[in-house]
Amino acid sequence: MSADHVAWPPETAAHYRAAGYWRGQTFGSLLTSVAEAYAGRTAVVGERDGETSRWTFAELDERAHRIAAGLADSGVRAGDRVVVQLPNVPEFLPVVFGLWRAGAWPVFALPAHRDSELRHFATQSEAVAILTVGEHERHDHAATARAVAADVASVRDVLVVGSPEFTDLAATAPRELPDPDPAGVAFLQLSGGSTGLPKLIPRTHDDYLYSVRESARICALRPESVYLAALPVAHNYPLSSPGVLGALHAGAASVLAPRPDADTAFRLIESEGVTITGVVPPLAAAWVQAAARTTRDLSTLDVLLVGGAKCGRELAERIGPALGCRLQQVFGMAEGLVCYTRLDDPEEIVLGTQGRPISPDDEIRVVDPGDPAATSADVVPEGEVGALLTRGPYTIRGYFRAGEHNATAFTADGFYRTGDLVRRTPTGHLEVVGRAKEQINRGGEKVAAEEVENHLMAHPDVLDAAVVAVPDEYLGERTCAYVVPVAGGAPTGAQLRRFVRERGVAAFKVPDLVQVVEAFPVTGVGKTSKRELRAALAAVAKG
Ligand code: OOB
Repeated sequence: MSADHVAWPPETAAHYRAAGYWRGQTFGSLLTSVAEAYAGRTAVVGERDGETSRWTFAELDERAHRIAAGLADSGVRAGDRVVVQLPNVPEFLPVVFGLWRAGAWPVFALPAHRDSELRHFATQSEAVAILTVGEHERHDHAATARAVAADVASVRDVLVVGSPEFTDLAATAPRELPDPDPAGVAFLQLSGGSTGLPKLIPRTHDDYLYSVRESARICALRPESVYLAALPVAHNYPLSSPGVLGALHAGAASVLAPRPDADTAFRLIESEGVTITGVVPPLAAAWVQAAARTTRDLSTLDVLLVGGAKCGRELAERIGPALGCRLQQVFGMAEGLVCYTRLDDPEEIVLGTQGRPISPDDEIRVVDPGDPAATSADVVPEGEVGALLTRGPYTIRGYFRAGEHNATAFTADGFYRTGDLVRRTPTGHLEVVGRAKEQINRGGEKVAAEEVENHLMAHPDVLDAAVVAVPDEYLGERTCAYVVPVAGGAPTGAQLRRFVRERGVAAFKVPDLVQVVEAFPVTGVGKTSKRELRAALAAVAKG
């Protein structure tokens, strides 16, 4: 592949092929084969603008073929990048498989992203188009996409699902297009990030399909299963852990929830007979509470996956009794590694760990947590807390076009520095105990401290900014921005929050709290001491 994609060393790739992990299949050919095997079964159920669509595998296959041909006719070529910003609408799967069949790479933006993030994704990926919806949850996505397209030279087209132009494109006569290289990049995912703007994560057909197949198996998906995508489907978790792609692989139906709240989810669990879904801990807590008063029949629900952020022991214990289902913990990352508790693991493991890796070839090193440059050789004694490094058959070796960042995010021998602090049990299960990276995990939504600091520092009255996590009962963590004003400046918290929001960023990145201070505590070498800022916050919280 090109220099954009840091490939696995040839001997490693050969091993992954010989072991049967990488099978030379593309997403397009996967859909062709499931459409043959399960033609008349339901593949997708979803709502857009209050209307429900229900498509079989054969219909999904045909829609994807038509969209692929329409995209090709409109000038989208193999290897072109297309920013996809779709909420949980039924068109998500036909569009994404259409792009794959045209050989294009979806760049998966989240519905919460706004102007500044879309601009960054489009610029960084040199996207040729943005594919989105019109108005959704009181935001005009099409208008934002057009504003970005007007400024980013590479973007030629904005395609809006539901518009007459898109409907025409999706009605193009289907035809076979050349299948892309299965070892090549299939799409770009987004990193939660810790330094500056989100990095783009190149995932190949070969590596991602391996994680999809194994996730479907580990979560016991069968053609009779019904998966509910409650979280935004473009995120790696509802996409592939086991997600809508795991469901598709198994011949099972995917139901896309327009919103993740208990009312919406319980309505769909009852009406569609949902058997499995995945949520983040705050949502699990909200569902547990709502289950006590619901009149909905949730009896089909068999497995609830919880992950994206740490699921505390108390919450873990309440899930089974409240929802009448089994708990499966999942600890994953868009960069690759995904760990699951297994459905036959002892209760103690299911309640108390975040699972073990998918693959026997997922290499795990728990290394010196005090040294950000620790290598894969600096392992801590068994059972002690350390920083998690990993490499394996579906974990990237580098971000897209990020040579400089890659030099620190990966070790010389190709391990990804996850930034997570873990302990490994003798059974090989991981317990996530904290984080070394400068990221706030707001109930599963990741906020890179530096990205928000840069937005704050663009304010004329702000001299310096430091964003840290504050413990939060509901979300696990929230963001607190410490701000030092310029001499004579006196910005208020409300002004700064509005300022950040008006710069066009996802709402979850707007600081929850703002503290204006005279100066920051500093470390021995004069760096801002975030540790002391966190300690000061904790002291305030205790009163
Ligand atoms: C998932 O993916 P990302 O890329 O949004 O975030 C990855 C990070 C991890 O490095 C870790 O810091 C945190 O999210 N995380 C967890 C966790 N699951 C993810 N921290 C503690 N306990 C857990 N169970 O969040 C993601 C991707 C695929 C499947 C599930 C989650």
